[in-house]
Amino acid sequence: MTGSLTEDTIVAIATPPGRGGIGIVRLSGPDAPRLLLPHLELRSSLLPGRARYCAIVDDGARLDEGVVTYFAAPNSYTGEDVLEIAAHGSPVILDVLVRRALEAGARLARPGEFTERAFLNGRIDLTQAEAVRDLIAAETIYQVRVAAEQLGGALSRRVAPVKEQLVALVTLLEAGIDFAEDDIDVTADAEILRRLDALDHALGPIAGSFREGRLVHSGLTMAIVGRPNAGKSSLFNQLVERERAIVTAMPGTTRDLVTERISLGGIPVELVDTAGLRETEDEAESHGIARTETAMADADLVLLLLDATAAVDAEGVLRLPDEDKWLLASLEGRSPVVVLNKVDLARPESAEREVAQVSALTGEGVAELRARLLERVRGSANDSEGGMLTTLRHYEALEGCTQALDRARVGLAGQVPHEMLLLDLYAALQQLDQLTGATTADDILNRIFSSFCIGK
Ligand SMILES: Nc1nc2c(ncn2[C@@H]2O[C@H](COP(=O)(O)OP(=O)(O)O)[C@@H](O)[C@H]2O)c(=O)[nH]1
Ligand SMILES: [Mg+2]
Repeated sequence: MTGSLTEDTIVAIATPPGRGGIGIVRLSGPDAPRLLLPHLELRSSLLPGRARYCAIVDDGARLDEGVVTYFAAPNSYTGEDVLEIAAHGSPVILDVLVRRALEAGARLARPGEFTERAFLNGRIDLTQAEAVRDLIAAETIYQVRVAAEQLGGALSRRVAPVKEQLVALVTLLEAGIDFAEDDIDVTADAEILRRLDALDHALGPIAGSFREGRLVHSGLTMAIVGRPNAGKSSLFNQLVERERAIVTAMPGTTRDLVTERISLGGIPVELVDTAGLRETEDEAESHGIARTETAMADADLVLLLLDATAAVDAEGVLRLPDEDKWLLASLEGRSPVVVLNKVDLARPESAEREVAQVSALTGEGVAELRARLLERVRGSANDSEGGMLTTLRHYEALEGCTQALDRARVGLAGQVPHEMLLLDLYAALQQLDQLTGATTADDILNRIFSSFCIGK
């Protein structure tokens, strides 16, 4: 794409609402450099890529001093003419600037519209646009790194060779068809199959990267469950590293769910402290237990906490009380992380490898538990190649591509004409193009860009 698709100029405050040291008003579009010039007293004229000191004037009165930066199309964030005025971070001053720009003919930018224009003008592809949003929304440094990688085009670069292979196969078949009547060999089925295999081989690891990508992007929920008094709230606090949940010596006091976000190796984890699971007459408590069951069902990962003072016998042998056995059974299929707590009071003679040992009171074993949890969370998903699929949109596009290729494979086995194979291959190609945004429906674009903040 060349040149700008948009003729209007948009304006927005690009800094967060409220007061701060600096506030920035941003304009993009053909009139961006001119609209506010009557309100800027410059010592020297605007030059692309140069910051200029300016006084901000309105109604003949000097309101503020600031710095104005001009980026000329196409060398700007949006690919259009962009003007950024940095004033003091007073909402009043910034509002005046926006209002004057609107009066002069600008339009208020929608959320994400600057980035949308960068995409529409071909400055960035769709995965990069999404990365801008993710970068801003990041909660951990690991999320920042992954988003920055994607912003640098890592995902698109990873998909590009697959697309090339696919295009090569399409070209081959198209040529075969075009020349079929002229007695030129149509491509041997074995060669097509070999190329379909190669495509699958290339797509597999990319699809696999969604396991970690999704975790990094959206995080996960981990519920701590166990009998009353097992030390759930204490462990929750250890993991959160500050006092948050209420800890008491009386069983059954955490009647509601307490949640807190922690970072586990850079992956955001929503930690849920639950009420004890047991039969109860108390109405509030039974309410809490009902919620616990929901929390357990909703959690991506369940941590089952055992009380060593009840689970380790006099000989130091791990013997689970019936209640714990029942809990463990009810968690079948959820593969809970089993943790033995209060080992400062009772320690099993021989440690079982699957059972982590901690003392939520002294903090013993908590670091090891974190490491174990991280291992569980990431599993084998340690994707080192860079360019992970981070959203369901990415994953669905890639799956769509794989499915179309599978249809081609079935067609090939069934000896369908190559014209029919080509339909599937084009469908596969279209899915890859949707991933990068080479072809994307408007409603999908709207959905993506409306999740941005205004001014970005
Ligand atoms: N000695 C010892 N006491 C603990 C440990 N963890 C928890 N406790 C105590 O056990 C009691 C119940 O803890 P709490 O975290 O409220 O358990 P919950 O009902 O499972 O949430 C409190 O008195 C805690 O101080 C531990 O590792 N060692
Ligand atoms: Mg509790």
